[in-house]
Amino acid sequence: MPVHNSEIASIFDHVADLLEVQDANRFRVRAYRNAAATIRDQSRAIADRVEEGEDLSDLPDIGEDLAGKIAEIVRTGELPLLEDLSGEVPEAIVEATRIPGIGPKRARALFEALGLASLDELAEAAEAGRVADVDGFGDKTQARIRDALEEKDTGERRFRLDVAEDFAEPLVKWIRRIDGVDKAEIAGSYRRRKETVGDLDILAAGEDGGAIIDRFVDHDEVEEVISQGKTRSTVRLRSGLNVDLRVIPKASWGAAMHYFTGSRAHNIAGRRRAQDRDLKLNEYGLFDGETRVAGDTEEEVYDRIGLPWIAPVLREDRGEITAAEKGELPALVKLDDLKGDLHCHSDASDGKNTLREMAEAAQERGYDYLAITDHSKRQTQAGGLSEGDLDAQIESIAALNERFDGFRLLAGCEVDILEDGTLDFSDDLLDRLDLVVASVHSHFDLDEEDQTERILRAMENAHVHVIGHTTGRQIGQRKGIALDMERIVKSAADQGCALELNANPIRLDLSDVHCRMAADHGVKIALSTDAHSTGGLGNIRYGMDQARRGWLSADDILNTRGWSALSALLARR
Ligand code: DGT
Ligand code: CA
Ligand code: CA
Ligand code: ZN
Repeated sequence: MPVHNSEIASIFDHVADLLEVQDANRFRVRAYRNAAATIRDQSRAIADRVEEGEDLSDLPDIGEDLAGKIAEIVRTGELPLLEDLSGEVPEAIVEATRIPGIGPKRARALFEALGLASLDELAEAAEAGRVADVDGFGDKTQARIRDALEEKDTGERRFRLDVAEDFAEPLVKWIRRIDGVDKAEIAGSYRRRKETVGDLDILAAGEDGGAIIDRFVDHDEVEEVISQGKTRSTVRLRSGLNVDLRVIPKASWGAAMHYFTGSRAHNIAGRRRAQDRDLKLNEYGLFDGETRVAGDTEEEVYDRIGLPWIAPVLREDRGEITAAEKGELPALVKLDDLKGDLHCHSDASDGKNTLREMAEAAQERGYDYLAITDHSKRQTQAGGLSEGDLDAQIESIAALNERFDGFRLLAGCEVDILEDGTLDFSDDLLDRLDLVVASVHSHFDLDEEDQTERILRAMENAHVHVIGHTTGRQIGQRKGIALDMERIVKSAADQGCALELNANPIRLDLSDVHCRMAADHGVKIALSTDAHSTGGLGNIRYGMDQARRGWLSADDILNTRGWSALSALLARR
């Protein structure tokens, strides 16, 4: 059974977690984290490369030793080192490190001080007020632990879209090859490109559902068959992801795609329109009495209820039906519209590639420009640049630009927003840059008023063009900072400051809903990858999905403009 890239990456991340709790050498921890990031950035399956005898130590951050470990994981699905470490460190401590503000050292100290063995025991201790009694832990931390554990209890498990993709795409390709399957597609929240998916809903067109489903439940990665019928089956994969497969006749394809793409709310609105026309809409088609009047294609179904086809990303019952009715659906931005990327890192800070390599990768993508925005000096753990370093980088970029034809690197930086909303570099230095992204990387705990004021103050600095990953959330791991988004967006509009849609699939920050809110106020969105390697530039498509879910058109996005139009817009700040 082929091992997916995300599985290899999570094994390495897990090793790093365990080493961190053991207080291991931080370079060793970092080595595993970096390797995990490199693997996630690969667009090709690592397992295939191993099969083909490729030398993985050619990849950034992968040495001989890690290449060997990867080969072992590909061969056996396991890593003995991880088994060993798991025996030494209770998993509960690792899970406790996911609580905001609890690092590995603090988690271990807490478990040792209170003699805890599980998260349940930690929850009890927090409930009973015993956490606040431990040295270095106060009431605030105790409350945070309680909240985090409560939330975890009630939260169903959802998969980030990029992680789901890693399992879903090979699976649907495999289903297409089953005898008797005419075509197969993934519907549900996956097709709507939601940032996380609860389960996969796969449709297959075919006549003999029973036989197709027999083959499906036999797939290597199926761990448990939850239900199995003649037209429908639900399984759990070894990744923990649930898959619903439905086999439908070809004549119902469009109606079924429509129904199972959802969302539920969008479907209900569609059904109501059908009823208004004395028709009945279900997953088999659109019916006038017993007669099917539409069903082969989605277009036909929409057409018969008086609507143009609506893109799946818009099907959330957020006004799309009314807009469609009036012919006012947005002209959604697409990948082709992008002229460049406005946030990335080079090896001068914590990126993996040189300026030249990043520039070449951007040119290969067909971009006209790429902004290099390395970290500022406060980010010591991320190789933040000193004033002198940035000075030198501005020079190197100018020299490189001499050699490019129809392409330019923009000299930029991702400057830290300090606790009080001032910036980590002087205005004089920022003034020399083509593009300034300002981001929060510390003090995530301020209350909403302080946090909002902090961002507002950063935006008031006219040198700042873009606020990077505004909320700082990490999907499934860290909540965003407390912000009054309405105030932020209004002020951004007043100031002419752009907000970023960070395309890293872990961030997707601003979210789809916030993007739409920003654009409604006239705020421009910088759609950027925050790439830390040439491969990371490819994450742009995850951001694009969310931009489209946020109803954005090309005009709403800063980097759909060529450099002369963009620089004119930036200069107005
Ligand atoms: P998820 O899996 O939580 O990320 O979200 P979805 O949207 O994929 O939801 P899911 O898997 O429960 O169902 C897939 C689609 O099937 C859903 O978007 C709409 C349709 N659907 C399922 N059950 C119902 C229902 O009871 N009524 C209607 N109108 N549609 C349904
Ligand atoms: Ca689903
Ligand atoms: Ca489902
Ligand atoms: Zn960055």
